[in-house]
Amino acid sequence: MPLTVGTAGHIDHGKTTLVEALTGKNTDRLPQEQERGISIDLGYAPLALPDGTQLSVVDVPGHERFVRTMVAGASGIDLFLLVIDANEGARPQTHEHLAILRLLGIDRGVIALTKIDAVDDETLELARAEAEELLPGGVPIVAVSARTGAGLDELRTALAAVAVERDRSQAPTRLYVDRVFTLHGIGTVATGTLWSGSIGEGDELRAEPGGRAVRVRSVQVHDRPVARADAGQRVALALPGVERHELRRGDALVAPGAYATSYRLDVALEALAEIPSRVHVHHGTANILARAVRVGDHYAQLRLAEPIVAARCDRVILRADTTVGGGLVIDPSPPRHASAERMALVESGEIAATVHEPVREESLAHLGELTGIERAGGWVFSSAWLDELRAELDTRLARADPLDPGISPPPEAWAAAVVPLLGLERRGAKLYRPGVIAELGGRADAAARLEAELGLEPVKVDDAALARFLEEQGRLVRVGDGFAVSAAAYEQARSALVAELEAEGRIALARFRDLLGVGRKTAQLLLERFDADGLTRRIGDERVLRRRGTLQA
Ligand SMILES: Nc1nc2c(ncn2[C@@H]2O[C@H](COP(=O)(O)OP(=O)(O)OP(=O)(O)O)[C@@H](O)[C@H]2O)c(=O)[nH]1
Ligand SMILES: [Mg+2]
Repeated sequence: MPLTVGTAGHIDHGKTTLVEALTGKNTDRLPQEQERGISIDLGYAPLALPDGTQLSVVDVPGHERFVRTMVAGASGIDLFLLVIDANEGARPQTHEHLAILRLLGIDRGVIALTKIDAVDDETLELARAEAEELLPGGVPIVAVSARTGAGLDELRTALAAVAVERDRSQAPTRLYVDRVFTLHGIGTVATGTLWSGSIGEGDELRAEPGGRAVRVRSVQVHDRPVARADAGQRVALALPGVERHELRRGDALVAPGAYATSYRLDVALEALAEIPSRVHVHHGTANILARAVRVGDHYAQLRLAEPIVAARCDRVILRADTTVGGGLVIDPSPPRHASAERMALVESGEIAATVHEPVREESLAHLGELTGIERAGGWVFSSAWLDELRAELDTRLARADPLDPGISPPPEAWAAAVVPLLGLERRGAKLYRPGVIAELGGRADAAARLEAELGLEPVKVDDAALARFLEEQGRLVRVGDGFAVSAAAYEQARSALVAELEAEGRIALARFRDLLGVGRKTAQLLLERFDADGLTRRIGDERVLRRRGTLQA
């Protein structure tokens, strides 16, 4: 598998010259770089080693003002080539670049003590001793001169020895753009190191943030066309239809739908200094201003000014004026509420344990496979939560009015998926215990007292549920707003009304009142009820029988 090696080291220590001596390519191509004799932007060159290993070299600038460019260059590399001027020894950016490499988790590489043509043996030995202290643990140290060529073969051998294949994730395609330019006859070209997946001719990708669909017309690896490039390779993609200004360093090209963009990252912190609340977060080739909210001793939530595409276990570098620390991404799209407890669970991979009440399963998909969790209709939740819900609904059912022993279902979006798991019965809009029937319960006496009072004169009934229940059982008829008459009285009034209407065709309120021998108010309440029942229809001050088939008229 292809590997990328990135240079590191203080300004003017000889990185670019060494890369040219190794690869034959001068990567300082900008006019200002040639004028000023320093590197400003990232440079790229292929390096073929004698044993057949193919490396891609990313040359970074050493100037302290361009450390952010160095981070962008270092973010996709597998190996480092730390260059130290044998005469000067380690200087501030030697240390800062080294810290960045360590925070990015790049622990394999070689130290080149360079410009040895310009130092005596004693100075060289001092430089070697210092380098050993810088990176204890057996990182190879090779003395070279780009000018005379001394040590270059040894350096190639040392690089080949550290260039062992890395376990690349099998994750979907992801590339962070480091350069965008226009080529005559080809159009917009974007380059970057392919972090994962592969990219081939004709592939559809998304440019994030923004989600613009792009189609890859052709792929090159170090100026050579390939049908498909693999993770770890430096690739150049021709993107027809994309304007140059539509893409920039920091953007991600990803497999459609595979990664979410996010304004927040939960990270496990590694602080080198006090972390200020406003920091630059370097991730991929992007550099974004953020607010760092410390959570407990080990964690922080980074709230970004612009959204990014990240994945679990990515590394970020935090910089203010200088590099203040780094972070390991534990959740690339966390909930807004930052909790140390949740972060600890996510960090240790206990994703299911972070879930209690229902959350959408897709909101956790980016954290890996979920096991040991309840799921229904795209929601995941803990079995403890389901038990709590069951107990809560049980309590509400127990407290429900025996006259209508149902409860309204929970209003939350998960209800439709989760409630069916509870074995309740749905009747209309309410939930009931299976087979439960309405009953009077403690109101049997009240019902008896009410029934004893009922007749043709409407009686005020304060207990509306009781009135509805007794009416359903045919034991009274409700009239007006909160009144009732006995079922027998209702029938009597109805027969009288129908007989009159069949004989006369129409009836006025006064006539009906006289027929029943009741007051005007009672007659009116009854007539309104007959209207509501669809028996009669009002025309002016009179009523007629509603003809069959015109009930809805
Ligand atoms: N004598 C001698 N001079 C060297 C050697 N390598 C580089 N130089 C000189 O050192 C100076 C800086 O070299 P660069 O390769 O530009 O240094 P750099 O590390 O790339 O610098 P930045 O990219 O700006 O950080 C140049 O003047 C080189 O000619 C060497 O092996 N011997
Ligand atoms: Mg340089």
